[in-house]
Amino acid sequence: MQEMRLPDDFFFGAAMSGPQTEGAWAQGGKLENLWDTWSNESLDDFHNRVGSYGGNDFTRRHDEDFALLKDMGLDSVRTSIQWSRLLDRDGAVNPEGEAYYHRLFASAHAAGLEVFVNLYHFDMPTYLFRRGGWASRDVVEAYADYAAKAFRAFGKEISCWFTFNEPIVEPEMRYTVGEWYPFAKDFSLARAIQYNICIAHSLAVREFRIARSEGVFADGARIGLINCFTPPYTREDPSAEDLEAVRMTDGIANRWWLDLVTKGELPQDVLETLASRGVRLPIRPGDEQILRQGTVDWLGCNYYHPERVQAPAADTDANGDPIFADPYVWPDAVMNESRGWEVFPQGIYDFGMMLHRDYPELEFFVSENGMGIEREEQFKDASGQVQDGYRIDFIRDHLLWVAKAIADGAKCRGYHYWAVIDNWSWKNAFKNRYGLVEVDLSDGYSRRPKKSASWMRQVATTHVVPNKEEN
Ligand code: IFM
Repeated sequence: MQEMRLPDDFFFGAAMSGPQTEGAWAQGGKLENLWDTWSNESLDDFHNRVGSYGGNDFTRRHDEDFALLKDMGLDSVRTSIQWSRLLDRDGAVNPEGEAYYHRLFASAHAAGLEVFVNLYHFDMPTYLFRRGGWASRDVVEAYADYAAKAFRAFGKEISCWFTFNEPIVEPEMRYTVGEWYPFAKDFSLARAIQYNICIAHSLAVREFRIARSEGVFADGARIGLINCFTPPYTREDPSAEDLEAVRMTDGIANRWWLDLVTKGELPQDVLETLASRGVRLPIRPGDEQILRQGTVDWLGCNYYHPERVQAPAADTDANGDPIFADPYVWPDAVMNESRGWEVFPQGIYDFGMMLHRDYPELEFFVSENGMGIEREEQFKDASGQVQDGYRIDFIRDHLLWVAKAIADGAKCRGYHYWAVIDNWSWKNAFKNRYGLVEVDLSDGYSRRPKKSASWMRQVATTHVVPNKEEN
């Protein structure tokens, strides 16, 4: 593709999260979240036994980090408030937690960065998990209360709010494939959790609108949802069964959230198919009205990889749970072997054009996109700088498709790279590095820009995405 230009008002920024960066896991009145509990119970489960405790030392280094982002030409940063830091066990504001976030946001603003705030990034406080977590309506309501308190504490400082990051991930990782604590493999429970998260999201949006009507925010405040979207594909020349696999995969992973945030409802065809296969959702009288309030002002789309599926070989798994699709291995797939994810930049275009066609009013931005690489130290030059040309290729190819989608009508307003500064990545800890800036664990978390940082500065300050030869 030829060099492309992004609109002048297109924004560039960094995506990160509280639990993956902050550290200070038990300081300032912060309570345990599920990551801390899992780390305490079984540190061996984490890559190199690096648990949730230190993040990437952001709490002590945020001034330096924000200066690095600004120096890269970025204009915004997204992070999350940790529920377990902001509220105490009785649901009251923890003054030390509140003061920390005031300081953090002031530091970003002083560096000239707009702050986007997300309220939940897989970080359930453990005491609430023990009361049932997302399976419990009381916890769902506690989340809405937490959101209301956050809006009131920071409403004058923050205009861009998000209820959840990747709400599909906990149902998958904790309750379907069982890779994350509490390691459940229960498809029905996973869908029940997914449903309750939609109720939590909608209640929080309702709180946002109440707060907005009461003048809690500065003008222009917006609420959104961020999810990881996986454009679905199947084999060329598909059978009816392959297309059915696409319908349900897309229905559960993508349309579920898109219908919620644009129509205030969940896709009827998906609900009917789930019911016909014995999956019961914890629907209560009055829920329809709650979901109706879940429509948002805009959407964050995290894009890493597509989903390639085909008709399943069997209808049910060993637990008797329904299977709607099997993976389809596309022979032409280019893989990021470190992460096991396909690299398919065109997917971002296809997804943007689907939004343009099926949800034409919905504004969005690419809220995460990035490449995690294992053993990245092997790419250091003699001066010790990581020469991450592969990451430059990755970002450039995605941005070229974003620019083409915009040229073809997609309402994409900006791009946030995940994670700009290497951070702690759940069970993988620091195994795969995503950053444009290296974090050196053997040198007290010191920061060092990689080659891609200066490339990013060039693109973010000119809005010109070069073609490959111009890199
Ligand atoms: O680290 C995660 C992040 O928390 C959510 N999106 C994907 C990232 C990379 O795996």
